[in-house]
Parts: sequence; structure tokens; C-alpha cells
Amino acid sequence: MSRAAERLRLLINHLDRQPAFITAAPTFTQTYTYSPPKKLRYTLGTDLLTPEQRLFYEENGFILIKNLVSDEDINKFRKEFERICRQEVNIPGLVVMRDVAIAKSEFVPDQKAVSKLQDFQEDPELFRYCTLPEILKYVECFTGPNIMAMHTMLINKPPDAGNKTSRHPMHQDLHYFPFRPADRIVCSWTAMEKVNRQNGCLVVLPGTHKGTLQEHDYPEWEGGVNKMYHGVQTYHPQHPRVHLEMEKGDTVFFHPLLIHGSGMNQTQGFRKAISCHYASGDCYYIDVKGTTQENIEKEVKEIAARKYALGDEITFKDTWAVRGRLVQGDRNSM
Ligand SMILES: O=C(O)CCC(=O)C(=O)O
Repeated sequence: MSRAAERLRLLINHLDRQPAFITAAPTFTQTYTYSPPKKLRYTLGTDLLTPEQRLFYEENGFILIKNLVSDEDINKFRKEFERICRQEVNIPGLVVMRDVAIAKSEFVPDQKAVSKLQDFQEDPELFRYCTLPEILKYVECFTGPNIMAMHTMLINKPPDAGNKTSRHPMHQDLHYFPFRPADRIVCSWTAMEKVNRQNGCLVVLPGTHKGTLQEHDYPEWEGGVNKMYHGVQTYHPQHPRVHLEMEKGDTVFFHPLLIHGSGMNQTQGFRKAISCHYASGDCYYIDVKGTTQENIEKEVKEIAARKYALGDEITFKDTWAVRGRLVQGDRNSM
């Protein structure tokens, strides 16, 4: 890790806290198939996924598992979210985001002001989501046994204020990641309540994970766009879409090249989901210079430099390396 990264790590108060609550669980004792059928590229041969489930992910780039996370755990995550909104806890590194429409209006107290929490890896209660055995056993089917939790979010999609800013533009998550290979990265996204078209469920374009990383930028939306909500500039509007309507606890796992987004929240309630992006501990960092990711690299570096009063020395890689947490097996190259 570079000197700048060390300093960043220090600044966000990582060095003096114990890594104790994030114990890397021993590798699952699942039997690995030594020679998986050649055609299966996106999934690994653990004993968990049925052949039908593997084929579904291979073809579509996502898989939905019903009723995976317990009500009890989700209720605990919800309570912790409310505590954070009431500012009863101060979590190092946590990013609290506000919807662009709400941020511009007068101050709205508590959770109504918060559209998303990012980087909750230092919050023991929320980070427990990333270590749940029921989640990790699926993650392992995509990443293999060494698992890093790289990016965490609790999304609290607000009722739309009338200008459609509660939408999330269609995008590929890999746009944000300077690590590879893409096939050993996966997102888990768990509904914290019933999600449907009315309150803005996830929308995915099945099969798009087989394509390449597209150019992303801020969409030109009249009502404004939330910070960092880049969208794909070119995808075929006729591509079949699937609206992932889910019940509380249902979890979707999806590939980082899958084009996805979410619709407007047309209800009066907040639509909550919790998610983590995982990568294999054997993934490696890449230099995004000269690629479509240069714009996001620039934006992330500017935000990190401002937030932690650092200069140009901070790298895109550093901003990820300090946030990543080992949750199972070995951290070999991340
Ligand atoms: O939960 C949502 O509305 C979409 C979240 C998402 O795709 C993201 O933040 O990358």
C-alpha cells in the first residue's frame, strides 16, 4: 500500500480499531469440481447452486434467492440505520448521501434526509450483513473461497419529490471498480421490505453481463441527478427488462457488468435495501488510465482528497484498498 493510502487509512481511523468483529470465517468445506464444464464461465462448481441455477446465472447474469436473510437481522439493520440517521453514532468513513431534491430543500430531520449510506464497513452491526453465512455461501459460488467485502450500501430510496430524482440510472457497477477479473466480483442486494414497481425495485437487462464495460456519465435529467449516479450512455432501449419484485429478505446476486438501475419511488414510504459488492481475495488492481473509467477515477480522487485533505498522491486503488475487508479465506492480492 502506498504512503498516501497508509495516511488515508490512518485518517479514517482504521489503525486503532480491532479487526476482531470481522473474523475471516474458515473456508467452506464444499467440494469443488476440479474440471467444470468449459461453457460455465461465470459460476464456480460448489455444491450449492443446482445446475439449473448455474445455467440461469450464466445466461442472465443474476440469480434471485427467496427468503435468504431473516426478519430478525433485517430489523436489526433497520434499527442501526435509524440510530445513524439520528446521529447517535459516529462511524468512521461512513458516507451519508442525500437525494438531490431533498438536499436542495430545507433541512428535513432524521431518515427523511438520507437516501443512502455508503461504506459502513466500520459499523459492526451493519457490517454483519456482509459476513452472514447464508450470504457468503452464495457469494463463494462466484468469487471462490477467498472473499473480500469491497463496497457496502444501505439504500433508503425516498418518495419521489416530483422531479424523478429517486430513479437510479441504468449502469454497470464495474464502472466504479479498478479491480478484476469481473467474473470474480458479485453484488448481493437484499430487500429490507417488499419492493415492487411502485416503490422502485431493481430493473435488470438480462444477459448484458456478457458484454463489455460501457462508457458512463451523468444522465441529462431535468430534475438533476444524485452525486456519483453515472449511467450507461448507450444501451438498446428495446433490450428486454426484468423488474425484480422482491419480498423482505429476498436477495439477488448479480454480475458487475449486468446493466441495472431502479425506478422512481411513487409511494409515500422509503424503500430500503442493503447490499455489498464482494470480490475474490485473488483479484488484482488495474490502472484505469486511458479507459472509460477515467472520469469516475477523477471524481473519486477529488472527493477523497477533499474529504481527507490529501493531495494528488492518493490513488483510485488506495481508495478501494483501505475500504476492503476480508470476510472469508485469504486476502492474497487485494
Ligand atoms: O437500490 C437501488 O435503487 C439501486 C442501487 C444500485 O444499483 C447502486 O447503487 O449501484
